[in-house]
Amino acid sequence: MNKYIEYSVEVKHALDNNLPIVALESTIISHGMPYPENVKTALECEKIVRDNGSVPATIAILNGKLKIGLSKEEIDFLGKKALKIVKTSRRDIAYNVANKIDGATTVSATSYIASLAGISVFATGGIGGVHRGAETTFDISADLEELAETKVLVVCAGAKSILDLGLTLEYLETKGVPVVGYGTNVLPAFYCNQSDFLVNFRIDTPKEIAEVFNTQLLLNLRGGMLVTNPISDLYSMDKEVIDEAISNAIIEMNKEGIKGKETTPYLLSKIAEITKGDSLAANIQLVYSNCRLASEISVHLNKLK
Ligand code: PSU
Ligand code: MN
Repeated sequence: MNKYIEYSVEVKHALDNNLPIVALESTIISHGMPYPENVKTALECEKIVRDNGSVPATIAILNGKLKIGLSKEEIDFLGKKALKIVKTSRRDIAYNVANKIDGATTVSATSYIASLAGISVFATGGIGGVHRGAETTFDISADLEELAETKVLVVCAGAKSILDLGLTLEYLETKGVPVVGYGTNVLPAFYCNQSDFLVNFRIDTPKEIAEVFNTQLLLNLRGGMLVTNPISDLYSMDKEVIDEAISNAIIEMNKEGIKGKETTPYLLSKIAEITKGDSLAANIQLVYSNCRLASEISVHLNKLK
């Protein structure tokens, strides 16, 4: 196993000294945002994690290695090559490593690789879920299965309404994944902090979130925890505006015949186009907020371990 893993100096030092760490994904860099905003955002995420007490570990597959902690140059490479970098979910990990194909890791692949290193807190923007129309397409993100299997706490801003939020919650319930609302009873919907759904548990402080997750680990419960952090009112988009943009983006997508793993990246960029960049600005702010919260949770979790 070790021959496939390569740590940055900073992450190796953190692991050796039991410092709190936060994993960060790389699909959001290559497929989730345009260049150069993607690189700028990824570097700022690392800074926010550091400023709040943890060490950032951005994860990707490069030169046949599972890289845990990237250099600025590597982040720049992933951002510039963007869609030319293969979006790598759990199913793609072995093939890409064996063939030395560079990969930007999704929530599922990042969680798995983080768990190999014993990293148990991870910040992202949004997770994949049950797509609208999944009853005919069967399009259910591997992210949900990973949350069911892997002991990682994932901080996100809820799920975008490009997904079916109700079915996503049902799927997580079936798999026994607790969905926590940070300071909210309402499941946040990514760009917008309102939705018609409720979270399982409202918890108001990073410390209490860490305590519940630590208890979950001590009870040896399978799987992770989903912490949903609502986008701040300052940046939250109007529900009607974003819902209409999403519906129109889905219509365009179906016209163009986009399917499978291209779905999420296509919709993200289409929605940014329709909202003239407003959705991208919201996306960037919510990721920053998630990095802050994840770093704080990781600091508290670290004290309990
Ligand atoms: N949501 C975002 N930005 C993203 C993604 C989701 O707002 O970049 C990425 C994440 O990497 C997530 C992946 O794991 O999309 C889900 O893709 P799919 O639906 O194909 O499983
Ligand atoms: Mn899918």
